[in-house]
Amino acid sequence: MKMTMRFYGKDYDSVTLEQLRQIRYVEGLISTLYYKQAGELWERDEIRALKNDIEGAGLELSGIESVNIHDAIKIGTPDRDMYIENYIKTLENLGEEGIDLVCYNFMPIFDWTRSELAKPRPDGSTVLAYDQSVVDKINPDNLKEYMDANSNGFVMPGWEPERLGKLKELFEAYKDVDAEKLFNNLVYFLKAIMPTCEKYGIKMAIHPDDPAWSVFGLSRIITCKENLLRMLNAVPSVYNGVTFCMGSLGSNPDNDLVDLVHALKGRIHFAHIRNLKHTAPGQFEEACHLSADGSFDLAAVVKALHDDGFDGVIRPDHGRMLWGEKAMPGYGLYDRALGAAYICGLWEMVSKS
Ligand SMILES: [Mn+2]
Repeated sequence: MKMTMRFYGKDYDSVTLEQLRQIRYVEGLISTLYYKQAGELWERDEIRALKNDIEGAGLELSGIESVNIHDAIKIGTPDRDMYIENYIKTLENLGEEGIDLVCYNFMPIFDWTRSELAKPRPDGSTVLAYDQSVVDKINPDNLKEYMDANSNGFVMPGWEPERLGKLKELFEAYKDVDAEKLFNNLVYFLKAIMPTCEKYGIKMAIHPDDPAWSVFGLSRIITCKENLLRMLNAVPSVYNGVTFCMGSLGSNPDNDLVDLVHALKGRIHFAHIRNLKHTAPGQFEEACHLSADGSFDLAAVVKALHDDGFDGVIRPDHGRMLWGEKAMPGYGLYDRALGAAYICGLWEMVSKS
């Protein structure tokens, strides 16, 4: 496995390349062109500039998270083919620059959703939290303002203001997109891009929906073993794969994470390792990576990945906000660096036993 950290680019991230380079456990970074809107073409020189920044700091660009999918593709409107063409050109440009891993998600309108971005813990650190009963009371029109007011001044991934300024239109456009239609639109997209992925050796790794159930009445399909396997079987190329995000899949306590690792064997290209604590049905708060701090057995998941011969990219996922750090919620330096060290320790132990 290769340990990495997520990096939003030097103009957007509060964590610097110099800091990331000193996390000895990390070999590469997962990054993105954060300023790109979904559907926009990524030019080769832009990709090369990102690579140069990262390589200049002695690290490698290990993959992209994310190349976002335009709503036309998810909704299946007549102009989707134009957006798929753009996506294919972006993949070609990434392939020409030697990038072989692309994470993306297929959630309608909203990316990952939380009801609280800085929930205090007894030790003074803060975490992201989710409470379905709170979310049920939020008018989605106000959610954008809520996120803006609570994200420490950073633009949250998937919550780009340009797009969320048009929420009413978006909800209207999605009103007939049920789970079956969304699934078919995903398969249509994957079939169209697979020849390019195969040509360049680009592994597509869909990120599960977070939380792993429908929110605001919008369909969500990448939520459980049955749906993941259906998606993998519909497009059986090995380049059609999965980001195994523990926190997203584990948001639903019915998902058995170790069983899922084995069920998805050979198709997991990217792993997001983190922990969270279930506090009540439909309610969870994020935790430190240590198994004892949350509801997940990280050692068992790391062992399952190791035993299945996983040789993809791993990164720690959302961390607590520690030591007064001001950063994008979930993406501070300190707790993710501690997470990387912990996961590497687990990996070394399973490798040697
Ligand atoms: Mn994730």
